[in-house]
Amino acid sequence: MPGEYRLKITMLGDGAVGKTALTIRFTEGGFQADYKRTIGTDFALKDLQLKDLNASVTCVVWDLAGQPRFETVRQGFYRGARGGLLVYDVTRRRTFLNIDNWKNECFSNLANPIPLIVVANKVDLADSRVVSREEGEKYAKKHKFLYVESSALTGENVEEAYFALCRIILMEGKARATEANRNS
Ligand code: G3D
Ligand code: MG
Repeated sequence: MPGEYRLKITMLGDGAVGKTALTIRFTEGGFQADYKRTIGTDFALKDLQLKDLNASVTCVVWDLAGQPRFETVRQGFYRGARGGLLVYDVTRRRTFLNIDNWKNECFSNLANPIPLIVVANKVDLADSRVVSREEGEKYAKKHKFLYVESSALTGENVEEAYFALCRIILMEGKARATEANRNS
């Protein structure tokens, strides 16, 4: 596992749940955006160190701008993705109900499932919260995804979400490599 990695991470979720705000929050300081308005996707880069794994990771975070209608855009968005954040807005139940559709769309565009992390965003809006921690955790547990409560506004748990996902991606990669060795 020690080494250098470049991991494509996709931001999944309905409009206005905070995908772009999370991406900017995570990558700020080293923000490099490449706006590809014509195909409807943006990506941002962020280098991070997972010291315990002795790994340097460049996260390539892909964010869909709006809801592109073209299937080819979707395919390009998912192609090569190693993990994703399934984001919803805790103040809007519909966005929570929809993360299952995002998970399905993601998996249907890939040959193999990838690690996803459920991100309950906007927890700073405690007074207007309608989706409880228990509900989010239950969904995550059912699918064996990690669950994180975040706020792109305060920064709470934003880095943690991406770090946790990268760690899972590298650990699963190791498991797969071990498996392959065993089968060879
Ligand atoms: P999207 O990329 O998923 O479509 P955005 O969502 O990142 O554009 O965010 C949509 C709106 O929600 C933005 O407000 C943004 O500032 C706000 N937002 C994102 N994350 C949080 C959060 O954690 N807490 C709060 N309180 N607001 C958040 P505007 O008003 O700019 O449209
Ligand atoms: Mg956006």
